Amino acid sequence: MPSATDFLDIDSLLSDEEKLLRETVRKFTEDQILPDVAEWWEQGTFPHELSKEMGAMGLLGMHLEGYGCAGTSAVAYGLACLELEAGDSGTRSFVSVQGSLAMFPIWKFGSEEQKEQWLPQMAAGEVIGCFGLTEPDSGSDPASMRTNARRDGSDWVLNGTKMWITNGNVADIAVIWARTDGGVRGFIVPTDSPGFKANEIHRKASLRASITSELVLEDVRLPDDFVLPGVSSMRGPLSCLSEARYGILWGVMGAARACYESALEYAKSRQQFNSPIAGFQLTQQKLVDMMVAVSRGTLLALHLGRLKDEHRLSPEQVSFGKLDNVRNALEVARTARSILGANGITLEYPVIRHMTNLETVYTYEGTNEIHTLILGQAITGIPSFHASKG
Ligand code: TGC
Ligand code: FAD
Repeated sequence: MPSATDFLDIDSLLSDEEKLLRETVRKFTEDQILPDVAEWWEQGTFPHELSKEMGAMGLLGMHLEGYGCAGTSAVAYGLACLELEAGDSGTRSFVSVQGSLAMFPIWKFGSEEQKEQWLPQMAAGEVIGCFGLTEPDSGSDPASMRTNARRDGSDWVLNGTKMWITNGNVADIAVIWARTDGGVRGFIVPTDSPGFKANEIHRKASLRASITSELVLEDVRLPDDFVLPGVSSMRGPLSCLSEARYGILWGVMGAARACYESALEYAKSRQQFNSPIAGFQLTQQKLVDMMVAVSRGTLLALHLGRLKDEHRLSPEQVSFGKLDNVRNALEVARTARSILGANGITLEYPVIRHMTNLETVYTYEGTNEIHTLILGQAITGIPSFHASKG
């Protein structure tokens, strides 16, 4: 009989090394995240001191080669994201931002000196990074950004505001994308630079175990060696997004699995009308739908991961995974919430926390609509991001 938690025997598609890594990260989540995460979530905080432990485990920039990074396969990185997000989307976000959004641009577009200066410390979790692309008036359309950098002698001077920036208040450096006379450039901005300010965003009802900030840059002056030399167009930030979206398409299956397993266990023990609620056909339909969604999404993630390891994964295929896995994970979480009844609304169970977190994941890294339009363009050849003027 297939197992209720790995119905398709997806385990058999993983190597021993991949399974070992997954078990290590799962244990980290069980020991270091799950006991306290509801408390962090309630208090709206994330203990960023965990970064050193994550660094020691090789989780930060783990799919990058060299400079103190673990250099694992894309599938191994994905499995780590899944296990971290089975704890909380905020934990996976911390790792995504550090590895895929702050370290990746330095690794991909930085000078040798920049890589040697920053990457080993970031891989060790001693330096925390954040990624500033979104602005108050530029969300889905980041190319409309207003943040700008102008030359002043051999220096750069940056002005602008970035919004919704994960880790902004705990970061030591911010990778800031800004408009220049020569196109969009990325800057490594130490957060103690004069003129740089991070304001924490409070009263979030989602992704609460994660720090989110507004970044204000007022005449922040940087020497020339703080600009990333390797890119001067939107390709820079957008290629970082592809890396982070890849982690998300795996990660959300962790959140979905946690919701499904919680609902399955609850349904087998909760009695109403003198029988376990798992015995009602309507509940079984929900459980089966969740199990099928989690199995299918995990298989999709693994397929995309194998393509990535063969250097054959396109940004549009990443959009496919982000679109479908996030919307399915959200649906699984909502269904699980209903099975838990009133208990489903408390933080005593992980479900409502995952459910509300997934509302953020549905929006960040390209909304559900934006990924739909990316796929629409891919299959028709016709872009439809701009409203018709007709
Ligand atoms: P477009 O003209 O389409 O492209 C400009 C250049 O970029 C290239 N490109 C990509 N490269 C790699 N990966 C991708 N996903 C790429 N998408 C585009 C493209 O080939 C072109 O290259 P070149 O060399 O020809 O110049 O650019 P556009 O400005 O028209 O953008 C289109 C659109 C709407 C798809 C894009 O703006 C988009 O994806 N918008 C969504 C914005 C978004 O996802 N923001 C996320 C902010 S970061 C975040 O949310 C972090 S959450 C952190 C956490 O996990 O906690
Ligand atoms: P908008 O772009 O204003 O969109 C609003 C609605 O309009 C959405 O439903 C959208 O899909 C829809 N819409 C927009 N354009 C179209 C269109 N052409 N066709 C159809 N529908 C459309 N950003 C960073 O740079 N770095 C970070 O670290 C970061 N972390 C984040 C953490 C959190 C907790 C959150 C909530 C966001 C974070 N973001 C970050 C920002 C995130 O990427 C943006 O919120 C996201 O890109 C959407 O932008 P917006 O919120 O401005 O929505």
